[in-house]
Amino acid sequence: MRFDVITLFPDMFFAITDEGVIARAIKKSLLSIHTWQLRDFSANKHRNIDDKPYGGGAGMVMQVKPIRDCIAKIKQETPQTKVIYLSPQGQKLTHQLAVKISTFDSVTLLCGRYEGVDERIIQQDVDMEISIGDYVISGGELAAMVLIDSVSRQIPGVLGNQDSLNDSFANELLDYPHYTRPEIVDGQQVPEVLLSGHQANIDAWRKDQALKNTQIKRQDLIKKQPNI
Ligand code: 4FV
Repeated sequence: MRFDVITLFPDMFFAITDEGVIARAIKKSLLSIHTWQLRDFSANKHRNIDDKPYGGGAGMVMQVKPIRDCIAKIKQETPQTKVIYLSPQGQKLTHQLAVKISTFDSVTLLCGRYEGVDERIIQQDVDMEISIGDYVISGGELAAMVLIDSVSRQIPGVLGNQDSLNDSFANELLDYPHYTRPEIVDGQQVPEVLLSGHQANIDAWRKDQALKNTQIKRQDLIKKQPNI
């Protein structure tokens, strides 16, 4: 899978391309990340890509032309790319949406700054508007990295032997509790069943714990899926 990222801060993405699961997946050619410095598509020598909003008001708006030219350049390399704009107004990023996006061959992530992008980009160039949550962050870059990480986990081989099947939300439930050595720490004991070596009992206990976790912490998920 190919990720193209349109951003004013391409170096931010070293956080995922140089470290951890995503870095390893890139080395294994399971995915690729191509950042595009939007200022390279500016029409002026000052490399501006934003301007004051029509109608007045605070902040700056990212202009159409540099973004549209950058998308056109990306589409010369990957014509089928889906353009995703990260924005608080987008549909919420969920496990199901991450799974859906992981089936695309390539996506282009447009990272907003300031007050966001000119509406005409959303109307004509954006295929999906996605939000990582109901709050405002300084730029779309962190949201893009969250999306890349959650989507990449769904790509076979990215997680190696720790598959994402037991991730919270993978089966509409939160994850079960996890324990590791030592068996007792500060008087806290690992549940006996996990020491039994009886895998069927362990699996049953984990499923029950996942359900209890969900009932306690996320009643809303139970209401959505009453049959779980
Ligand atoms: C955001 C979110 C988000 C809004 C103004 C970037 C910022 C600035 N993106 N989910 N919540 N974006 O707050 O995706 O342009």
